[in-house]
Amino acid sequence: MDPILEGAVEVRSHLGPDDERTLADDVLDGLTRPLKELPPKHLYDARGSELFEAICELPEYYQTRTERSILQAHADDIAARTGAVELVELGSGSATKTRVLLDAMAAAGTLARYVPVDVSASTVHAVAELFADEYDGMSVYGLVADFERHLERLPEPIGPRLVPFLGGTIGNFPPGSRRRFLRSLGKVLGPDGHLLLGTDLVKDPHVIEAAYNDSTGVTAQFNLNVLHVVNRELGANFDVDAFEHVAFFDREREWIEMRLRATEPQRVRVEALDLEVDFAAREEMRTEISAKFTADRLRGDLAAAGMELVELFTDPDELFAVSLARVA
Ligand code: AVJ
Repeated sequence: MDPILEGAVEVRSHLGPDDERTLADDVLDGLTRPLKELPPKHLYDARGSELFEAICELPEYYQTRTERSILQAHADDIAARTGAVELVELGSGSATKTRVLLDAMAAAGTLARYVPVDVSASTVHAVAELFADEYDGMSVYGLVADFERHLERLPEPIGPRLVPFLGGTIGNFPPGSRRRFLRSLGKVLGPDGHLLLGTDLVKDPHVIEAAYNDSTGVTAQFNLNVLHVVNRELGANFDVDAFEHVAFFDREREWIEMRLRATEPQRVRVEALDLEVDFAAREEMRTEISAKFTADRLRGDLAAAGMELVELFTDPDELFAVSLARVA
């Protein structure tokens, strides 16, 4: 728990032994429901993160490159309008996107501190070192913590704060907890801080569905990988070959649903939970929702969280949005 001091770099850890229970809890909870479910956060072990990186490069997955181009086009404007002196990064963001924002703040002459937050200590140390070296005079306060639960452990702002939450990850939250999470983000912004929220936009369902059913099957591997995670971490015996990837756009709720479908009846034992679970033939288990947004939905969610939309940046084809918001 001791802070590690390396010049201007300081890293604090807030994770304890209890935090390892989340997978076990989620699996027990999710597999004993009538509609089985595993939360998407467990898709990202080392292999899952690699597969996700590969997804970001897929021709069908327009989100990553579109968001990057929006950020590149508007980063200077964002830095000027927010006057941000510090950047709080929730979850291991991509170094490219972080750099676009840090560069703009450095060019504006305001950049003073970078605050990376991640559950992985090695990730926090790596990005802390990387960016401390690259940006002269910038201090780093790294936090090893789960940003869904430990936001109150962030340091006090040292001035106007910019909090990017990019990639469309907010879409993984079901509507109620999405608004709750946004409200907790509002609390860390402070009176003069800004949230920079990346969201995928509602569009032709075929374009959206193609992004989650790529022709090379990388997304299918990414989805199926969660079964390997549960097998390895909890001593389960999922027959991964007896499940198939399903992803469809729910046109009413306007979200993507990713599921795993059992191709044959199967009984799965989860050793660590002393649990046995039956899957019927063709039974589906939900592994992710990924909500798509309209400007109205964004305004509504932000308002429900006590925030207001300052500016919505989008691309010429209106595929993706990066929104600047502040506490109302
Ligand atoms: C990282 C949550 C934004 O929902 O598009 C990609 C994850 N899932 N392909 C998304 C994902 C399937 C991604 N997010």
